[in-house]
Amino acid sequence: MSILDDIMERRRQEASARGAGRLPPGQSLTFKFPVLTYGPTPPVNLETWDLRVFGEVKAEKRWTWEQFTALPTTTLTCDLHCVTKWSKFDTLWEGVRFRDFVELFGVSDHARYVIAHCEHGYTTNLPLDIMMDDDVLLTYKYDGKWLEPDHGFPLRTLVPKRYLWKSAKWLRALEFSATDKPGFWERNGYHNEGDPFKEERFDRRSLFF
Ligand SMILES: Nc1nc2c(c(=O)[nH]1)N[C@H]1C(S)=C(S)[C@@H](COP(=O)(O)O)O[C@H]1N2
Ligand SMILES: [Mo]
Repeated sequence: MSILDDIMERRRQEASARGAGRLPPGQSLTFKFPVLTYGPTPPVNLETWDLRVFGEVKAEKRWTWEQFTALPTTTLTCDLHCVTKWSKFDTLWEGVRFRDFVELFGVSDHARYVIAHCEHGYTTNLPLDIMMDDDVLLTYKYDGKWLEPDHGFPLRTLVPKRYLWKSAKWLRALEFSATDKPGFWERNGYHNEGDPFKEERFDRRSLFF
């Protein structure tokens, strides 16, 4: 596609997507896949990598890369919405469905929130009931290929119904908690819920600082 074709096509799709209620308020379409990271892309060693679950679970557990990639996967196509105002439609992902994953250890009755812990200390929080939606994945393949390092290889969460900062790249642990624990961006002015269709971008309190 030429640049002009690209722009025309994008405008056409934006207009129809907005009309169909598929493009959230204030968002524009992109065909690229921008990278947004606070800090550098961490190096990966699959020999020492593991994924842990802890907190309000019936049994704390860990998976090596070999063990994790042996788990059954699902594929899904979804739209992405970034708080910096780009949306990308029809992205294809493969990974372990979160809801299936929790069956492997069991969540305690007290668990209400899930906190994703990543390399370099990035965290993000979500209510457990949002994480239990059908479309939430622990994913390592994008568009039929291994995730690019910049997009979170080896593993990231994918939560299509929330702004993309809540899809945690370079995931290393999932904490289940009875109380909410606002994550990195949630403590730095972003909205705690982050629903793109409600345009929950920023915490209103942060506008007064
Ligand atoms: N570990 C970690 N996960 C992260 C981030 C980050 O800085 N570190 N950035 C978040 C933000 S703000 C966005 S918009 C998305 C961007 O995902 P992408 O780079 O694959 O487009 O990742 C989210 N997950
Ligand atoms: Mo972001």
